[in-house]
Amino acid sequence: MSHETGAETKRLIRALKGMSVDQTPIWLMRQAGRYLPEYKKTRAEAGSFLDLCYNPDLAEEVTLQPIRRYGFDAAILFSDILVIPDALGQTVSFREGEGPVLDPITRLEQLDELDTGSVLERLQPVYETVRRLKASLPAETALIGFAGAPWTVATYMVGGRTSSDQAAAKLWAYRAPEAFQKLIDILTEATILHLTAQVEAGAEIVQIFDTWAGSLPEAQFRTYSIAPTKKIIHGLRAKFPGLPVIGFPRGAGALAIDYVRSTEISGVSLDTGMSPAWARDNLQTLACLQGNLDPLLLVAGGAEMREAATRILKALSHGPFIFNLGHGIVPQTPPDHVAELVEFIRAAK
Ligand code: 1CP
Repeated sequence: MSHETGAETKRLIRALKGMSVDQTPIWLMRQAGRYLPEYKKTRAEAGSFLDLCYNPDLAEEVTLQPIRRYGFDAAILFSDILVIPDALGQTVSFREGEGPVLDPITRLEQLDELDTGSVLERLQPVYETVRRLKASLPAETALIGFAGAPWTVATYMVGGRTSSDQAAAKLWAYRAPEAFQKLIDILTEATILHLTAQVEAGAEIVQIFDTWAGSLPEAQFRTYSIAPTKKIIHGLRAKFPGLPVIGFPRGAGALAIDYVRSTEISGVSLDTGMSPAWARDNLQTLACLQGNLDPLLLVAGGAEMREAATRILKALSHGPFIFNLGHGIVPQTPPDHVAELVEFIRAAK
């Protein structure tokens, strides 16, 4: 592999493999989306949000929009973590201003109704989008595929919507751990299939979003976040040895050390609250770090944003590092501030 020869030219892949880079690579979580006027236009053309995810022409277009504007080092496939429950046959919709709405799954018997055999077939349009992106992206731009981690996807499947405390999923896990584990296992298998198909279609890196990892106590974090993530990575690497995988165990705090060690993940995306100095001292010898500018500093912009970016670069750019946010871009972000941030990171030495 390029790891040995040093022939790899994409900055993001080099950083994830612990190789030297000429500049700090940068991309931003949720870099396509409602803060861009051109996204809103395409989104309106598509009909529903899922129609956009399953339309390879339009999904390719919105993936490329932030690349054209800002020249990020990576494009992330335009899709959503909730295409998995949709492909499993659960009713999923996205309502304006309300976020995702699912018919909640609350009983063991409902798990038997999930259609685990058709995931790949139903998600073919997503893999077609990946194939098109692979062909149309600039040579220097890495292509990231992604999925939600089983725990995070389960919180939506069980709760039926975004929740601030993930109470429905946690209570099911505490009251009926065997039934809940069955859901986690179904999601783990579906996620391996889904990410494998993305890599086969041309994704060079995959990111696993565990947005709600931080709500789990230590024992459950090990069972529902670390263990399935480890299984997914082993499943992928059995087929694609050395595949770079980035994890986003948001809110994991010091448990990020065990997360990285156990899963053997290549990169860890730091959330906004994580201390860069702590991460440097405790994580950077184990994995490439990614992060972690507060998305609201990108809304504020100006000197405050640049100073925060400088502090992050100072702490982290001496080891393997990818500049990013501590969570996704928010819709009220001025596009000019994104341009300003990219210019600033490009100019930094
Ligand atoms: O109408 C719209 O345009 C809906 C907004 C939107 C967008 C742009 C949703 C609904 N999903 C997405 C795309 C998306 N989601 C991407 C594609 C790449 C990109 O935008 O550049 C990715 C990687 C995601 C991942 C995702 N979806 C996560 C994990 C990351 C994170 O931000 O924590 C989660 C939790 C979701 C669920 C989801 N999808 C959409 C919404 C509004 C939500 C809920 C978020 C929440 O519960 O807070």
